[in-house]
Amino acid sequence: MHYGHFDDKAREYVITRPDTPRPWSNYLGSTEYGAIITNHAGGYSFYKSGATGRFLRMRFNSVPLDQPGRLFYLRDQENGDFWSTSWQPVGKPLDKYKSTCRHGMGYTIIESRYASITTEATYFVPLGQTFEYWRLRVTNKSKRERKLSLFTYCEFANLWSTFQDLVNLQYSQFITRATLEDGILGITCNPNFDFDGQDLTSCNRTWMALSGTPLAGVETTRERFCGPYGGYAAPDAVVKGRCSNFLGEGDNIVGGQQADLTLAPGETKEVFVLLGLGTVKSHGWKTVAEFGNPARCEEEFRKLKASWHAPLKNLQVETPDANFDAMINTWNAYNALITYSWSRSASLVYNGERDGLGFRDTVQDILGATPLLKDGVQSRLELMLTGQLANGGAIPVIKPFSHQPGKEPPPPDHEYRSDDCLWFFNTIPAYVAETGDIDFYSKVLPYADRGEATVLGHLRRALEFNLERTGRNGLPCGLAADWNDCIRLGYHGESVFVAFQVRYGLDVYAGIAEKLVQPGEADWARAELAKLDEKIQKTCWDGEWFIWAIGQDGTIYGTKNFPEGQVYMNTQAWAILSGAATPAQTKQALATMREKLATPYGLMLCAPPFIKANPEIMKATLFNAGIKENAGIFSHTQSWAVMAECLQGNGDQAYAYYRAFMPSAYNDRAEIRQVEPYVHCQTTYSRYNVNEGASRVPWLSGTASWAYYSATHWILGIRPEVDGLRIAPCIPKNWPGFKMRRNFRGRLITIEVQNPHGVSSGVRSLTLDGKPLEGDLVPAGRIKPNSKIVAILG
Ligand code: IFM
Repeated sequence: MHYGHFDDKAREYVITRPDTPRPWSNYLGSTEYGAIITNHAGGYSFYKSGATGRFLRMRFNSVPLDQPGRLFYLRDQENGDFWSTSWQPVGKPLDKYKSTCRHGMGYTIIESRYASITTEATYFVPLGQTFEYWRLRVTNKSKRERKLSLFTYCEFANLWSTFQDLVNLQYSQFITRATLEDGILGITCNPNFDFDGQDLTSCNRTWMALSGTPLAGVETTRERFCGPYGGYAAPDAVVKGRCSNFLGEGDNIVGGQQADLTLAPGETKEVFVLLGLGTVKSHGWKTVAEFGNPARCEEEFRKLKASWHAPLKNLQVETPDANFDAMINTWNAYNALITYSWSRSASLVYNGERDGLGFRDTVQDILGATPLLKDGVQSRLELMLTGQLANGGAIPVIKPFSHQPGKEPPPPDHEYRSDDCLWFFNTIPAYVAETGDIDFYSKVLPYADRGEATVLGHLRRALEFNLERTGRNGLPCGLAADWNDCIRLGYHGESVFVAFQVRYGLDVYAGIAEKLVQPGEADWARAELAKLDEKIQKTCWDGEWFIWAIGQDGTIYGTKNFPEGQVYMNTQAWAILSGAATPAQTKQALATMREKLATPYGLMLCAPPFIKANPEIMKATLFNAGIKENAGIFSHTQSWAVMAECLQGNGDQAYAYYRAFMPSAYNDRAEIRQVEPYVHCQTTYSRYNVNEGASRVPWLSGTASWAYYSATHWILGIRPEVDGLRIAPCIPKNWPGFKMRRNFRGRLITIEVQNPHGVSSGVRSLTLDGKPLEGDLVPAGRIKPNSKIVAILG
């Protein structure tokens, strides 16, 4: 069953059936002014922080999952019938009510048709501004004049704090006030405090205006707008068709505004809600005067779209799989950029409780943004490098607005994660390869707590951190957690995953040191790598797969002798990605993954699930079987299996794994996956759960970044390296080829891969602008603007 389709040209996902299995969401705004919206106009807004900058309320995990939001109601003043311009919350019968929602990049347009009235509501936050637009066009499609009343509705979160607003009612309900100042609503918390509106941080002041039509009335408290029992489906003010003009002092302040519209047959009227930060005096009047007109709104909308579409032009593909193209060209790229911006802080699932940038997540998120963004990636990398401590470990969460390198206190010893800084070995070389800026390794940056080092020095400390903390088998300690938040091996327990990450890091480090002509450093890394390999081979192979971990008490996890969590996906994939696995082990580990972990919806993180294991050690036991870390299909990790298969040239298998978790592949059976078919999710229920196939936690997870990277750099195999562009596809054998248009160091070029012999990998011949090249690396210095690379596989 499908609920919509991809409009690739417009870069929109178009929901044509509004009764989606769950509300399907989108992002508006920027990291200054953030906003979430759904196909039912549900959602919320916040300034910088979803937790402490929340000013527009959405009640999390309610029924439905996304209300209230930014609502428009229409009432036919002749017969009293009323509806909302999004299907919910009024929910008119779908044989009479038609709705389309177009989620685009940074905007959402919701159209409706009911009772011969059509509407088009466009929601967006103009670039660089601290207000949002809701533009509504209402058209009379009937043959007679229509008298309608329009009502706007949203709820303001008290104190700009999601927690205070929803929980501390004995306080937060008594500090609110609504004012009406020259036709603009002012919404205030702590009204007796003066606020001049210059500093927006936690100013607790918002304003809301209706423009393009006279204001017929206001209803400023939820208690009056909805009535005690009316709710959002049949709010009192709309049922009655009038507002009381009561200005609230206390309780829940809302943005209820009324306009009366008389529409001739065929006539369209356009009205605007502008809602933003600051006081009416400091921001409201000025903003409405400047932006509250159709021409300016349209201009801002055009600028916003152009700004979002620009980075996508840096990488576009044309393959035989339209679903894949829709993801790579628009949605996966957009998803990666949103995740890069918001980390894990704000969505319909995250409500701000994860404020700040989780270290490991953020470093991985950079990987997906690197090919797309030409600005800002380096400063984000530097922010994270300055979150590393002088001992090589990391502060688990970086607060970007208050982070002070050189002055941050180190966390207590028991809070260190074992993997945090090891992700630099994926992200930093990818950034240097993308930009060619090898000097970045020599840039001196402070540590979070004290001292400084070059970027190369930071990398070495990262490795030393783990090499200095080893358990009884000489493998790196698991510490508070590795990538898997759910294992507590005991501080001195050993993480095999981290062992592979360290091995990968040592190998990468040696390569960088060689490039920088620092043979001593390269020798150090190679010697450490050889020692580590010996320990890995001695301890980590279980005969048919690699073990998972070794607890502080010596218990080995992930072996055939252990009934729960017997096979762990990450250690199989990373044994291969790191180069630790021998060819025979690689073959066997891949076979084990296929046999024991692969399902039609993706590979399970482990199997069988934990039921009896001690939750003090295997916290996965806390979860139902078949979800998240407990034998769920963890989307983040799927790409590692894809890449492991690509490394062996298994294009068919790699692509089968990729499609199993690719959201767009589920567009025509969206009822299975349930969440948005245009974005990645954190996890999918596996066969160990009654919800098999259903996905959860859309948008914000490490999946977006890795899925984008594994598709573009491994399946399509177009990989920047310091010296040039590697052309190493690993595609399904039945693909006749593909094209990529890519920005390589400021030059837009085309790469065409032809597959006349029906293979997966191996470049038989390569030309650059018609001239043959040896091997599969196109030298950077020879690539010009508009260069064309043609690779023939075979
Ligand atoms: O790696 C973590 C991530 O940091 C947060 N979500 C869960 C992942 C696996 O435990």
